[in-house]
Amino acid sequence: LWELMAEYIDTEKSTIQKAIVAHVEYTLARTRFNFDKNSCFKAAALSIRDRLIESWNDTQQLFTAEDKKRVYYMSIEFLIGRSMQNALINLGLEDKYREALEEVGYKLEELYDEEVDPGLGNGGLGRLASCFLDSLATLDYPAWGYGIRYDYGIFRQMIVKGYQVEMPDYWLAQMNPWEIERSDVTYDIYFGGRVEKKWENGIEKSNWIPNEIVKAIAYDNPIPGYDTFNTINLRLWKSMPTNEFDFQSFNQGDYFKAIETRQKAEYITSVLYPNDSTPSGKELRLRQQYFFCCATIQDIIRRFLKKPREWEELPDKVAIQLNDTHPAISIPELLRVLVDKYGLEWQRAWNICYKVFSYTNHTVMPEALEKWSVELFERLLPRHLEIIYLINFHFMNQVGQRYANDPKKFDIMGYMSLIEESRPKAVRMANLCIVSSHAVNGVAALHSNLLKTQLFARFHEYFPKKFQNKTNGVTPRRWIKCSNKGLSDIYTKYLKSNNWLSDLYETKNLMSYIDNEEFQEEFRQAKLQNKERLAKWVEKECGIKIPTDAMFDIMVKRIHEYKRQNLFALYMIYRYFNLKAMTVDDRAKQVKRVFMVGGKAAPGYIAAKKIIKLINSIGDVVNNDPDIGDLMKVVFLPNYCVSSAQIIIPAADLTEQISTAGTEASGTSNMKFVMNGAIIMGTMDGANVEIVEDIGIQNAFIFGARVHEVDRLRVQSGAPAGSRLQRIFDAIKSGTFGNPKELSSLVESLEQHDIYLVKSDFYSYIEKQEEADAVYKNQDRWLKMSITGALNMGRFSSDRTIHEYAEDIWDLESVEIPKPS
Ligand code: DL6
Repeated sequence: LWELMAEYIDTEKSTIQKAIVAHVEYTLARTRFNFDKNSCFKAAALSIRDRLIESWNDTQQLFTAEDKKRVYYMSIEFLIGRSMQNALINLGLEDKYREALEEVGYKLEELYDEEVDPGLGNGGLGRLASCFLDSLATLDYPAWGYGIRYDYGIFRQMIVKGYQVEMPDYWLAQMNPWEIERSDVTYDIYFGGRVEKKWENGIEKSNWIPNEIVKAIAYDNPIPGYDTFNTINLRLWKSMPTNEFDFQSFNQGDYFKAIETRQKAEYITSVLYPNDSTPSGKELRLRQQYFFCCATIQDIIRRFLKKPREWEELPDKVAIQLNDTHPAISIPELLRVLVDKYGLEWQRAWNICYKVFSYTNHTVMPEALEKWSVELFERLLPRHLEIIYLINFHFMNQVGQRYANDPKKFDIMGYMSLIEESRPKAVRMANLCIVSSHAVNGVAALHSNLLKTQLFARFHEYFPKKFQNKTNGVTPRRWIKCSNKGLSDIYTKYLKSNNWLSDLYETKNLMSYIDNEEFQEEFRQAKLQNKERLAKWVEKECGIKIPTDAMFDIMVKRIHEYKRQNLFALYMIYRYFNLKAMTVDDRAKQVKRVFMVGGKAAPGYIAAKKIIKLINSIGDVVNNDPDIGDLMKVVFLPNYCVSSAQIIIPAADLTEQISTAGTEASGTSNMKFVMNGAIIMGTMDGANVEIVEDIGIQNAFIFGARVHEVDRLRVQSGAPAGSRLQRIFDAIKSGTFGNPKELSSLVESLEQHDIYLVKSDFYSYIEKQEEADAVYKNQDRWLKMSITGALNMGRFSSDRTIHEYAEDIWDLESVEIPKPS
């Protein structure tokens, strides 16, 4: 059989062509004499998927045969991005497919653009999960990802008259050629009802009698590693109705009610909540969380029980990483399964569970921590609430004993309790995760320290060994190789191999070329080409022509007050006023700049939406001012997403990473930008701190309050703005940039509270911006800063991050998948 199939997946050009044409004819039912670009994309994608299935099957079989420990990465978001180019690069087949397709009449690069970009995440957290899967596969770790197959991903952002308008993203309108529906892998998921108690042999037993059942069906997405046959699985769950509870309604003749109940089941996975950083608190969201946790735990247990074993072996075979608290209900769910279904005694179940779970926190802000009202929990998941109470009962006893003689004992217990005694009472999901996991980590050194000293200080005092740091990273396969051909070619040429793609530290060896003129010129040309590509994109998407000899100064990320796009906007106005005040001769001496901002605002986040409007209004004024011309342009890049990021990031000269110190947990766009040769204009926040440690602080523009100064400065946040900033405030309030009725509140909040220290950081910010101009005038120096940054980013590959998780948290060994013979 192997020989029979080997012919189907060899890498001959004609084999590739045959597979594509076969899919055109037999899967898509088009004729080989007439198929369009989109059919060609789908057929090519399906032919690539065939290859992935081949290695996916081998991988899964080997994982089962070797019976090694596996890690399950649970995340409510996976911001996958497009898959075709990534798959071809990881399989080492990009050139072969390009050649094969050319003869069939299509350009590979054009097919890439046919693919929809699945937006199954909001931003950093979801994209991190996808980078991690790429690294897990590349490093040959036995791993699976688990998440939700939303019908609607993050909304599509349109900018209409300067305002954000949200459009639904039904990304499945076209077939998704990558996934495999597993109609044989389904689980029942219960909701609601009550818990019955009975006594058996002197032990109280609980039996959950639900009043709602839905079905979870698995969709598998093969994730290939780079330069390996390891192909891991991302299993996403979709909700479906079951017939269980319908009979009654049908029997009573209420056909429509029965259909309605069925539709309610389908709603569960219909839409991704578009909130970043603040929990939504909605019932449907809790249903989503439990739905995906329950299906995942059943799936993991089924796999574990394929062999007869003791339950104590579970932590030797299974590690579950909780990507933030969204999958936290897996903890009481696993305990429920062990205790209620398999009859384990509580302490035994708890010991097992504790060793299985670990938790990553992604936020510094207390208001971003998830809480669920006890009333809602009780209505939807009555048995889980009991279990949470039981965990809390044991934990509070221990805390009570530990602080028995402390006069603040009850305050401490109140702070550490899993239950917040507020109105309404609430379950604190982070506390649940901390208490029940054997490891808790932050995502950058500064963030992890803040967790220990501020957000979770009491927990750190109580469990000092539990807290760790795992600085984030991003995959160089997508963020350099797929996005920046010029730079990739330079690395491969000068390093004489592609090894840098699996060991990014290698690029550091090219520092010996820093003064080599040929190397410098190639680097410069690569950046220029990326800028030209972005300029074309901007003209097409926004109708604005931007000069490629200008400095491209870019900020792309979710719009949020703590990230301070408003500070960037204030600087744009400052610069515009300065240019206006200059003589024509002086203007001619200035550095040209194109300011670009992209990012989505949560639909209900009014202040963030106003910031988008302000930036667009600044663009309207500046871009149409004949005095200014090409000296300055302001562009809002609509619908920022993974595929546009791949065009935007490699084109940046300067990247704005300007959150208030102590607010951005890590940031990952900072890493992507520097890897692609942009220089950071930033604060000492998140992973910026470690980036400048590695690249040298002299190779970035660092300004603003340091984290230890922030509290003191906040006390003075009502202070006056200073004359230069006040002039900008007054201009916004008087309508120079858009309707003052709409936008004045942005200024007023800075004048009055300014919790993110825009005013106090403004002057050191403009100083650094001036320094950036001065350096940019010295192109030689700028280029060296840019090259030095790019070459010293080895630490920020997600491969390094995943190695650390595997060693320090999961205790995971890699399994090499042999090459098919
Ligand atoms: O860790 C990934 C990413 C960080 O880089 C960002 O700094 C952080 O803001 C983001 N956090 C979230 C918060 N979501 N929740 N909860 O997206 O995580």
